[in-house]
Amino acid sequence: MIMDKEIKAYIFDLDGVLVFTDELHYLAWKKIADKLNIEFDRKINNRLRGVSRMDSLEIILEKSAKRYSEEQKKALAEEKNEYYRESLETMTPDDVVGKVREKLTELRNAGCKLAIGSSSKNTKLILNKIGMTDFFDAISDGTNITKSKPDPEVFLKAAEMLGIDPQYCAVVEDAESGIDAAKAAGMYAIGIGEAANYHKTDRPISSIMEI
Ligand code: B16
Ligand code: MG
Repeated sequence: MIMDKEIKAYIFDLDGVLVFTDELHYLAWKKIADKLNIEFDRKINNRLRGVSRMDSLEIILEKSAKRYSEEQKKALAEEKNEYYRESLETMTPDDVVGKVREKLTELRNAGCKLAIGSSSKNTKLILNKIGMTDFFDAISDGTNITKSKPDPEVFLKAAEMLGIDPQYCAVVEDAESGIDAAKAAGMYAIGIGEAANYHKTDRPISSIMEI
């Protein structure tokens, strides 16, 4: 496995790593679950981290006795996304976790490339809201992948965009599905939050500043 000093690129997950949009995802899904009378709490929500919108809905519907048609599911996912995007409206550069900008600048000054690897189709909107689009050399997100985490596609695409071999890339993730994706891509996996306690994580951290 590579050592920290051999890392040539850092690929950051977005929701739950750079911004606390994971809570906004939860609140938007909670509205849908409450409306459908389906049990849904933060523990179940942890299974949605890094998982695509439609796959997230399937996990929520596991607790429902009722069957939903593909059309109904599409409408529910769209409704959730409307609630979610509404909550993103109030986002500002102040919503970025701690001293993320300083850390990214430090990594860049050390010669590392920086990328985003997120399952979210709202990635560019969020980066725009927090004024961080220009921090990254590549943005791989829900709009350029066919399979979401734990599939490695999103991270392999990021490495390809950067022109860096996957073995020299480190991924920073808050989701178990994201750590699985990083390992499947042959990358070094740094876990924060929920992912810090996951056995497949190469290096657990409690703050981005520890990178
Ligand atoms: P959207 P990440 C993921 O983003 C979220 O963790 C996950 O909860 C969400 O369902 C997924 O994006 C899709 O998001 O509905 O905005 O396309 O953690 O990979 O940055
Ligand atoms: Mg995440």
